[in-house]
Amino acid sequence: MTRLIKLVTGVIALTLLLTACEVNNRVAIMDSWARANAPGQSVGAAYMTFISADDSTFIRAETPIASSVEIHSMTMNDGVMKMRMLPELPLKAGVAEKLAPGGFHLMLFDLKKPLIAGEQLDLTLTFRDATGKVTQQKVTLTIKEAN
Ligand SMILES: [Cu+2]
Repeated sequence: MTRLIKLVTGVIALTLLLTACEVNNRVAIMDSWARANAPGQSVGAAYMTFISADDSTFIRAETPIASSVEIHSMTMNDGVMKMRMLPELPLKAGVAEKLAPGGFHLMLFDLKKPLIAGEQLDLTLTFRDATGKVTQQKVTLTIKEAN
């Protein structure tokens, strides 16, 4: 019996330790959504707002339904919309970093299925804190029509 209790305690301690190492709980993610795309379109866009408790960096996003996800910025240059891929997005402590239409966004490439309004999209987001520690956070986004 004592051995069983020790084993259970050990498993719980290990689980807590793994959770502490791998799951990011220092970045709040709000207003997340993905844009419904037109039939036959193989690219998509996703948006959200990050507020990080500490200075950190958003470095990567993945989803099972796209072969790659890139962090993009969008700027107007002489009346021309320009998208640029960013290697990463720095997050200042306590400052909302907004990914929204017309600005920063996540671009999904080679979608394996269309993004249909009302359905959901799972994303795994990867962050790096100031000490270099890498953590992940999963988010589920609702797919909506752009308005
Ligand atoms: Cu883009």
